[in-house]
Amino acid sequence: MKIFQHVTDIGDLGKALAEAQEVKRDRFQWQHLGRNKTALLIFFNNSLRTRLSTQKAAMNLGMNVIVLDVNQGAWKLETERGVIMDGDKSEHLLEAIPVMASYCDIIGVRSFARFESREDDYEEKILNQFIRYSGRPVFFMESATVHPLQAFADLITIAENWPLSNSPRGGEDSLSSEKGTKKTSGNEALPPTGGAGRGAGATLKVVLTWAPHPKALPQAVPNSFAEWMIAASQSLPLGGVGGGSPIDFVITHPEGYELDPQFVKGARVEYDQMKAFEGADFVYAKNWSCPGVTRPEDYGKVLHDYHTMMDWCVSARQMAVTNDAHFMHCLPVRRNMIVTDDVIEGPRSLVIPEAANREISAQVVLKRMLESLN
Ligand code: SN0
Repeated sequence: MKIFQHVTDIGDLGKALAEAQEVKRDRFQWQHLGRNKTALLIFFNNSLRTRLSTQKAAMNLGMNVIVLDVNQGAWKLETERGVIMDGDKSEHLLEAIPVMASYCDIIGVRSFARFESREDDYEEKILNQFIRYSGRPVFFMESATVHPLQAFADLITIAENWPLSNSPRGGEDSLSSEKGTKKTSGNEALPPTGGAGRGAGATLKVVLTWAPHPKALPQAVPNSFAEWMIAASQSLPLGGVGGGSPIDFVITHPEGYELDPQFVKGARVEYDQMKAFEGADFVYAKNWSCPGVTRPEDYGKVLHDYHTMMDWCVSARQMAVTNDAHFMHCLPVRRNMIVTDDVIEGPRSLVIPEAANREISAQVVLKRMLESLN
């Protein structure tokens, strides 16, 4: 693996989920792979989970890790060619990238959408320069448009909490044994087909819901979540039997927040949030700013004063019409904007095991990159 950006970069999702469980079984079994190899993690933006989980994953693999916060101590970097550099930026990305690459074997980069130009953001101008000029495998630690380490962790978490209980393959070493989550079946990579009490051909309903936020946030998380859910619904035998799509993936948001078709093609959009939540098994909440799809002039903007949108905040009211849905969020989350205290603290909240799975998704990706080096 030389690039980790899209769901297609991970290949077969069933295999990737099986590998995730193998990592969970013993995360230190590949220390030889990372011996004398260095991961460089470059952050243009803040991070808690991505930084810690990726560093931990690299250490699990026996790697050395260097973390660089570009905005704290490094020279400010110019990213545009042709600029007369008489401002506050001391160094150009075109020198910085090959220099940084000379000290490492694998590079991870976080660089959020800047909302200055939709074209620049959606062309992944910054990350593509790393791919082009570093000569190293590059993995995306949330770019302008994607957050694949998060989406992979989300998929692992959903697979581990698939609603089922009467599996003939049920075992003790379950996929998930985190507190507060349902036990899943045995040591197989995928949940068995057919949710308990849901009948043959039952589908699992996964809802991605927009929720209010005071700031303009990127679309990377919802883009990747949608991309990975759609891919999973097309390729995994999760929960479904007798053909047909096993995942009913629904996106709900106010008008104007339509996500880019390159990520959501194949998903159903339901503008009525309560309707979308009906019978849901998983609710995934996230705020995002205007993606500029139906309203190009509003790209990167918050479309309405959040005070007027507070009924989108996920609360017991919406959760009551679900199929006792699990609640998910990538974190950091602003309580009582995105979700109420009682829902995020409730027994169906998966936010902590979901974050813990970030270490696992990062380790699968780093492991595959190391394997492709050797
Ligand atoms: C980022 C985002 O893409 O929405 C990272 C999520 C993993 N979130 C934020 O920037 C939240 C900032 C805030 O002030 O709440």
